[in-house]
Amino acid sequence: MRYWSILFALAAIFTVGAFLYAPFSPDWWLPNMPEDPHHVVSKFGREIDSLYLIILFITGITFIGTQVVLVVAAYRFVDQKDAEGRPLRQADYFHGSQRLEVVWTIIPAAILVFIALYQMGTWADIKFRSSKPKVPPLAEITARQFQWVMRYPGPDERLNTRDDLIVVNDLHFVKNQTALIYLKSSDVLHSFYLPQLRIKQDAVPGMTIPVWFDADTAGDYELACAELCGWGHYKMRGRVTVHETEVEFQKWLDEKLAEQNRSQLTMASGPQGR
Ligand SMILES: [Cu+2]
Repeated sequence: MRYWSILFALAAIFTVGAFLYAPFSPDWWLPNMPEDPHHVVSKFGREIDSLYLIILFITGITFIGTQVVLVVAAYRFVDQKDAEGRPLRQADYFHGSQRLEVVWTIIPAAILVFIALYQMGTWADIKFRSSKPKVPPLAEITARQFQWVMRYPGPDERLNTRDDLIVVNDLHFVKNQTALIYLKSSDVLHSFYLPQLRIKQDAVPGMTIPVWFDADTAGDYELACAELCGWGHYKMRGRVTVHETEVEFQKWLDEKLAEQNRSQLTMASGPQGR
């Protein structure tokens, strides 16, 4: 039955086609803006994309190699019988090959060590506490089922004081400025995910985790929860606004603070406005 080798060959041709197509059309498989296929708006993002492409290249070559061997072997060593129904070929029984096993253990191990060392610098920049930027925090973000509660420092520029601004699902920061946030969770595991910035960090109950990122293009992006955190996980989505200038950001902050003060006054004066 050579059908099987043909089926494997078709599956392999399709997947190899997809693999060759992917690097030239990243919007097809990475979260980018549709109008700009290579759209990624942060320095970290570009580094992560290039690591991703290197790994895709290594796994792609390996995949093509193993598929070719599989299809050729399935085609060549197909079970054939003569006119009397006896097998044309006798099966060989042998106890493996130590040399081959050593080779196919050492090569992947070497590739893994290479990837581990090669990505170290990027990982350190994004995640090591020693790389934490020395800037005042932009906000404290607390994840809860099912929203992101964001606390920005008020006019006193300090967090966790009475003049803080508290908003929901609304992340604002300034272009080309490193944003430092403190991430918390008040119930279960969530994951703070900025797809266009390629930033992802779990929010862990009981922990305060610093996360830093920047964006080099002003615009509106997306914040998503990337950890299945309950029935409402799908709606745990926030807006991200990267402002062109500090002034623009301050204007937004002041407007929101004024709004918050107004609603607090209304609350304090009672439900009937007494
Ligand atoms: Cu969540």
